[in-house]
Amino acid sequence: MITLAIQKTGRLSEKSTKLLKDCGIYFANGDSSKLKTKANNFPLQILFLRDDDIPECIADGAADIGIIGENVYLESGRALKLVKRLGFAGCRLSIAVPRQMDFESVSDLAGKSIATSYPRILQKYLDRKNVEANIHQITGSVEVAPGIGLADAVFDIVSSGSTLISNGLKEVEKVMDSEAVLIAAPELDEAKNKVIDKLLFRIQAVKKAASYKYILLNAPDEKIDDIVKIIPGMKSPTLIPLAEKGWHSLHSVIQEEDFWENIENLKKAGAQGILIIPIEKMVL
Ligand code: PRT
Ligand code: ZN
Repeated sequence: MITLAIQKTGRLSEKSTKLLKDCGIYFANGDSSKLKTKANNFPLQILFLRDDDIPECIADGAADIGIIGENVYLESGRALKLVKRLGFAGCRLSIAVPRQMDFESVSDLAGKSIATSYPRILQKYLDRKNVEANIHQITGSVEVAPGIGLADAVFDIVSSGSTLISNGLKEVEKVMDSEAVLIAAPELDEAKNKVIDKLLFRIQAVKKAASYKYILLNAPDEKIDDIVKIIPGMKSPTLIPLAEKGWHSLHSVIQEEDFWENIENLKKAGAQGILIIPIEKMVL
């Protein structure tokens, strides 16, 4: 049995739960006051915590693995392993200054004060850039700090950028990108590592599936060779004869990102009745 810590409520909680369900791991989480639950069909116990508490919880052995933002992982400074990037809750951590401030480079921040909830990440960045600034650690509503005279600049999470704009700030320096990550204790016994490998295998299959689509189309027999060149699939496309002579239905997979370009090429090559279907799991 391994113990996984996930965020109780917040931006990561729903997607973390969904990821487990997509991996075929089922558990009761209807009661939001619950702190702990066990999966019905996988050797996994789940702890529901505040994201900031997860690194410590793994470091002291109360949990073996966890799902948190890369920002929280790096800020914790704990010696934990980053096992897998999970591709959700994407954001960036940036420095922002009041809109009217002239800003050429990060050295303009020398001697200035910067408000943040991520002092460790910011300090490392400033050290790398040889800039000495005063870091004000505050939790929550960092973006209001310059407006109330608490700091000259902020270092915070940015997603769409609208929070910064509505507080009269401009993003001037991206320090890092972040996404949800699976982290683990540095040393775990063999039995636990086996369960983690099993979980990782499933996560891989779910993630792979998400980046591919299943494609079906009809084509006259003489066009099949050209179409196969465009969508060669995993090994080779499946061909099924249609009831109408001289035609086949061709089934294959394509990468989500090549999707529109492929559709155009397929139509040009003579494909008709193209269907694109999501794939649930994919094992190569
Ligand atoms: O209660 P708990 O401590 O568990 O949760 P929390 O409030 O600390 O974290 P939560 O749920 O807000 O975020 C969890 C994680 O989601 C973060 O650590 C990031 O890794 C990731 N994430 C992704 C974000 C955002 N996007 C995001 N937009 N975290 C916060 N924001 C906030 C940001 O702080 C700012 O106030 O959204 C605002 C910026 O958004 P835009 O779109 O206006 O730029
Ligand atoms: Zn938090």
